[in-house]
Amino acid sequence: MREALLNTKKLQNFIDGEWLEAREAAPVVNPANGETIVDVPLSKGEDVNKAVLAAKKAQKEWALVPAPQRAEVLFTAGQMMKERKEHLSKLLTMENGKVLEEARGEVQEGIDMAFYMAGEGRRLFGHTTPAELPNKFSMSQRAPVGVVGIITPWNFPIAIATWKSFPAIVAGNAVIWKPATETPIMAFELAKILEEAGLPKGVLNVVYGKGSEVGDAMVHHDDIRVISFTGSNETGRHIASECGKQLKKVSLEMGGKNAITVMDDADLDLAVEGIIWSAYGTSGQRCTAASRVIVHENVKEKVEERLLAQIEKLTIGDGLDESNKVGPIINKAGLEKIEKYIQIGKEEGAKLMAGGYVLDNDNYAAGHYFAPTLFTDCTADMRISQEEIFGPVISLIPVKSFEEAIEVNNGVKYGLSSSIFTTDANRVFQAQRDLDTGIVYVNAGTTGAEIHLPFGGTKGTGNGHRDSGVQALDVFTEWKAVYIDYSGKLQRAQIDTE
Ligand code: UN1
Repeated sequence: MREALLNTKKLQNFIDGEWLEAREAAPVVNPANGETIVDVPLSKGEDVNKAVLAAKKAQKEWALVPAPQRAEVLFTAGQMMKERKEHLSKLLTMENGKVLEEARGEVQEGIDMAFYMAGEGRRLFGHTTPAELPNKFSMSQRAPVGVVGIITPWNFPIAIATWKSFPAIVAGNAVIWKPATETPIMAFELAKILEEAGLPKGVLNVVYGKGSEVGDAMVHHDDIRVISFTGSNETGRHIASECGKQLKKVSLEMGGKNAITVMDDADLDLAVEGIIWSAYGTSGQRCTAASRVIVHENVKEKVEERLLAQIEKLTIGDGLDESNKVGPIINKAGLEKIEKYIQIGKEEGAKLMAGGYVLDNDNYAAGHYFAPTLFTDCTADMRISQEEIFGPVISLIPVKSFEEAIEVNNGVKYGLSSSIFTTDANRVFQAQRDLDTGIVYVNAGTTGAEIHLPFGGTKGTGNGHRDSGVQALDVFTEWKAVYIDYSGKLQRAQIDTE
């Protein structure tokens, strides 16, 4: 299988249009079965320097290519991704573990982003504005920033990369990309596609390696003008403070503690379906995953019963086997973190109704699998209701009213996604106004953001910027105000010349 999908045993950096080996490498392990798929380069700061040098040169020319032509490269890349969708999806399942159905969904997000940003190449709108003085023309326009750095996570190795790199490329920037070392294959495949689609050398550079080496070198490089990061809170805060010291623009997306609220007037079967999908899909390893269920006490028992019945039916295993609905956890460290929170939940007095253990019998021994877990009778202030676990674990919190539900939803340090199931139209409008998250769903789970809408959150989720959507262009462009005076005399704004 591996050989049929990937005809190399060693990935290479992609710098200035060349495929280059680094001195050190590490194995990339399939989380479903522990097998080594390929080796990933562990680069050094000097590799970053080399990439930046190439990017700087390439960017100057790329910025002069008319935006609709830049867009055409993305359009071609989108077509190629579409042709290779099945191939990419299988490789994605192998490196990340998510079940094939979800891998296809993720690759589709990348394809959609290619076509969407290809369209934006003809819509990099600014404004023309009236001037204060006669015979003077003024406008605002987007200008590329220059060389930009993107640092992407293992949980959505292709989708998130396209949310960041495609807007950057169409806007006329050159990109230095550090993909997660756990999931480097999507970066390798995407770089190949962009190369074949005609992207000039040096416009996209992939440098694999550790955050402490490659990431830090990127953050500290004077010629990298923007860092766009998705990943852990700890790393994000480190990047933010380092960028802050240098006044470097930084865009951060650092997770969530997303809740689904189920009101007593909700369609309960629909709500339970939404909870199962958003909490256990991708084994809970999404920033948008639902890890809290806030349920009105009148329907608490019914919701619990129905959840338990659905959890029973979940099939767990290697995502390449399409009968499985829940795949593995990315690695041992991920598994241990989940186990630690199970212990915390028990000590805090939450009631463990389902799961709570590592699956380690013969069927699972070589991979990292965790049983879908349901804690009930949780309170809003428990650590399992407050901290991001990044696994298939639900904390169910009963509430007495709509107002209390909103308060509990908002009572965490994150603000990425939230959802409410209700049939009351007034509550729908009130909830979309009052839920303090960047993404709000009504009568749907917390996952499934579409690429043409802004992706990001409030509070500890980030720093106010957004991935994807037209808003992503704000991260990778500077606004330039342009004044053209055609009066033939020196007109001085704000000064009375009479
Ligand atoms: C993430 O987990 O960081 O909305 C991305 C969703 C997906 C993307 C998740 N479209 O669940």
